[in-house]
Amino acid sequence: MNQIWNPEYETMAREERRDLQFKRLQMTLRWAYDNVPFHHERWTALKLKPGDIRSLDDLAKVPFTAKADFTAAYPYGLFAVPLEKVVRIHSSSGTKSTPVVVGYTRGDLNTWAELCARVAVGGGARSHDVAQIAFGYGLTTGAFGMHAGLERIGATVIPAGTGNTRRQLQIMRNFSTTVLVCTPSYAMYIAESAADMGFDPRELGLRVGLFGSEPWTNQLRDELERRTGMSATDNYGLSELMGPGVSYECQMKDGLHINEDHFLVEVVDPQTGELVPEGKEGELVFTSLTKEAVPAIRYRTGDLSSVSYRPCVCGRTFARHTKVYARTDDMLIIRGINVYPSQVEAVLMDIERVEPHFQIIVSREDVLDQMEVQIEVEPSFFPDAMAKLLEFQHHVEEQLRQELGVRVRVRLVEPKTLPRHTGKAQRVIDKRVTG
Ligand code: DLL
Repeated sequence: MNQIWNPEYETMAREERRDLQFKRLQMTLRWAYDNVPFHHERWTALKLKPGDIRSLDDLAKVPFTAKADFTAAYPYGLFAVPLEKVVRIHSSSGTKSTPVVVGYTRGDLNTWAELCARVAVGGGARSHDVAQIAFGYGLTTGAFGMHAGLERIGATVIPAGTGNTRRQLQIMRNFSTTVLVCTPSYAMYIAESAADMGFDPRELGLRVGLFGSEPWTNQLRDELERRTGMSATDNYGLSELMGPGVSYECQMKDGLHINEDHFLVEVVDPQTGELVPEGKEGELVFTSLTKEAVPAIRYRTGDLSSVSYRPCVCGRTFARHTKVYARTDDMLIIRGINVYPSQVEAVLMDIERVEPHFQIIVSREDVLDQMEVQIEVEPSFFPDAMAKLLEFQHHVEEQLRQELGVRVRVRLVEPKTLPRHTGKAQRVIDKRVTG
């Protein structure tokens, strides 16, 4: 059933919300200017003052910020309050660069719980649910954010953390878990492990999956829903803005609703930084409207998506963005052609008898880029004749070539030999970079 956690804000008329956004934007800009020397100095150099921003459209005059600004300010340089007022620190995983460090005041934690409550209810969780959180409890934001949101709606929270997948499944069975919260790749691994332990994951009684923190396709959603019987929704966020709670799908599963009363969204051309029109793909840029400890000003996420203001049948009036399939820095250039790992996932998931695990190996041979996609095929395939396997391999190569526009090698590997992930999946090994 469609339910909305906070109808006052989630269904507010657009015009009314724009007024609210503008008021909050003015407060945020003033707050950042007065309390963060980094912003003060940059705007002063541009002869810009918070008062010069007289409408939401004027925001375009304000300079962007990016991950590099967090790196340069590591760890506390972008904080707008003294540590005395900060009650929590989180940090992104930093797999690709210096970790981003963020802080939360008491007020920020309260907002975060509210926004994650919207995510939970949007995805179908209710107060009677038992929610197992299989994100890592540590410096990263996924577990703590969703934990607070689910507690706020009155669900029973099991802070399972990541890893020890067998134990994860035992908890699920013994504690009657109905909601699973983790990355979609870990959910797939859990489902697969259930089958290995000799039972059908559909018997677990899972109703709802709240998945996010990495790109995943609708095809993977269908597969997860088919294997587990739950309704799987996507939610998006990033540490620089607060963690999960930035946007979320409702039961329609038709775009992610942006919590626009707390985050102002813009979409820009990743090359030029110019705004792109509604519906056109570009890089998501967010400005926080209520954050106290670390206000985010025109933060360039590196995430590619498009935004629509078309109303949703669920009744929420928030803008929606399409699923984030790629980051600007995820893109592989193979012999001059741009390839995103999610395109590979989409092709593979449409081919029968391919398991939902894959690895991309990129290398350079005689100055030419080579891309190999390793896939597992269903165990039932292996007794078949070699000729059939080869035929299948060529079929997958052809499907990938058609979609990506570049020839790739496909290597079929034994079931269960590719790495499984308990957090964000690492799909690409680029030997051109790692040597
Ligand atoms: O991944 C926050 C989060 C936790 C979101 C749990 C949802 C659920 P970071 O570790 O800072 O924060 O990574 C942020 O992950 O810029 C995207 O590139 C990617 N990302 C996050 N959610 C999604 C999603 C958390 N639903 C970065 N789809 C972001 C695609 C996502 N990519």
